[in-house]
Amino acid sequence: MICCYIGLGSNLGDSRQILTEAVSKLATLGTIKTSKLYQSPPMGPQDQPNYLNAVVQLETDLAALALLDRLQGFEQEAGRVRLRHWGERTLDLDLLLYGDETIQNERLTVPHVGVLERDFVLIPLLDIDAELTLNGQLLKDLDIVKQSTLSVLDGLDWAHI
Ligand code: A4P
Ligand code: MG
Repeated sequence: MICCYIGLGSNLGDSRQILTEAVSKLATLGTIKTSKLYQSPPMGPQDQPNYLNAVVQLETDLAALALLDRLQGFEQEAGRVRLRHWGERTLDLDLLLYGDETIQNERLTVPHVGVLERDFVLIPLLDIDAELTLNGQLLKDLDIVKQSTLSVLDGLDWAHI
């Protein structure tokens, strides 16, 4: 079993419902734990709605690329269309961490490039494991975590899993 973390984001459609369904689908791939549910201002183009964000921890036997295939399938099922880079989307599923592996190929970069710079990723990761480290760095000690103003929308059981 590998312990992975998946970032969930949505800012189009009924985002709360879309993320709840995504959590149910992720639960078919292994054992999961969910973070709290957050609202965050858009990173990137500012003329788009706020995002709902969360993180799911998944313990799975799937290989990394097989997992990416499943995540992209779930994005498609949520009606994902590619509009613009960092633009609005019904569902974005990013593979943030895959155990402690480093993966670099044409389809997959793990750890995900944005992990250390995004409070809407770091804060929910820490909900699930407050002692999580990346490259030897305790995430809870990062300045961006200490200074975050991310708004909590709902507690750990928002997806009712
Ligand atoms: N890819 C490579 N590595 C990974 C990985 N670790 N996980 C490739 C998932 N995919 C990975 O992704 C483009 C390609 O990245 C995929 O085909 C896959 O093979 P995409 O999701 O289609 O493109 P994108 O999302 O437009 O680009 P990118 O760079 O993935 O954007 P991000 O980083 O996902 O950011 N603001 C707030 N507040 N909250 C958000 O969640 N999200 C974004 C998107 C922008 N602003 C946001 C948020
Ligand atoms: Mg993405």
